[in-house]
Amino acid sequence: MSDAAYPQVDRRRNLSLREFRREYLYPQRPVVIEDAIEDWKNNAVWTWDGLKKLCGTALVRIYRYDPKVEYRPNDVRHMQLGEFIDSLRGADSHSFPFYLRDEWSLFHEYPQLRAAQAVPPYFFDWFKFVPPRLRLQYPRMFIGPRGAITPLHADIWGTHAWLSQLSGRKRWLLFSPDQKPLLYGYKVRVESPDYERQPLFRQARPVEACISPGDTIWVPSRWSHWVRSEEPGLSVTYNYMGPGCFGSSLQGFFRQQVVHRLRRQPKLAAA
Ligand SMILES: O=C(O)CCC(=O)C(=O)O
Ligand SMILES: [Fe+2]
Repeated sequence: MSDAAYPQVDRRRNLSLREFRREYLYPQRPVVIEDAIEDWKNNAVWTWDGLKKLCGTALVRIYRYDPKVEYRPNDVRHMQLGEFIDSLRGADSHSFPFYLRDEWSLFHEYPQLRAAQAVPPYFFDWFKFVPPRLRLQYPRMFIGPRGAITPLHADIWGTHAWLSQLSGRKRWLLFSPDQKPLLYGYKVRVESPDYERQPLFRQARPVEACISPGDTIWVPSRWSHWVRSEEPGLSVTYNYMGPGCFGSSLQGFFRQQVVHRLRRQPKLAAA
C-alpha cells in the first residue's frame, strides 16, 4: 500500500485561527500548514551542523528497528548525538536501522534548543493548566535515516498532535477513526500488508501527506497514522489536549496519576 497515491491532505498557507478551527479542528480533519513555523524554521539550531554544534556531545537513546518486531521498548542504544547524525549520511534504514524517537530530554538540557521552537498559535494546549511536572514531556524530537518507519498507531490518550519538519521529507498515511476495525489492532504492516491474513485492510482508505522542511502537519485525535522518512529527517512534535479530545486526554492523564501514585506507595499498591 505504501507506494500507491492517495487523496492528499489539504495544504494551506495564511490560514487564520478561525479557518483552522472551522475547517480542520472542529471537523477533525488533518491539514498541512506550510507557514506555521516561519519564525523559527530558519534558526541555525535546526540544521545538522547547528544541532551538532549545540548538543553533538549529548548522549541520546536510539531505538533499533527490527523488521520482524518493529520497535521493542528495550532494544535501545546510547550514542552521542553528533555521531548519530554523522551516521545518517549515505545510510538508510537497512544499513543503519536506528531511529531517535520521542527525545524530550535535550530540550531540558539545552535551553537554547527550547528557545528555538514555539508552539504555533493554532495548537493551544489545555494541559497548560496542569503543573509542568505532571504533564507529558513535550516538545519531542525525531531524527532518523532515509527509510525510517513509524509503524501504524494512534497517539497517546487520544490527544491531537502537530509535527513540524525541519530537515528531510516524510510521507504520512492517515486513517480516519472509523477505519480502526480495518487495521487489525495495528498489526498491519502498511509498507507490505499481508492481505491474505488481513483482508479487511484492503478496504482501508487513507489520506496522504508528504511533508518537507518548513511544513507542519496537524493530526487530529484518534486518527491512525504510518510514517516513513524519505530522506534523513529531523522533526519536532507535540501532543496536546484541545477541543475534540478533552474526555480521552483527561482520562489518560488521571489514570497515569493514579498509576504514578500507586508506584510511589508500594505498600498501598500491594494491599
Ligand atoms: O515522525 C514520525 O516518525 C512519527 C511521529 C508520530 O507519529 C508520533 O510522534 O506519534
Ligand atoms: Fe503518532
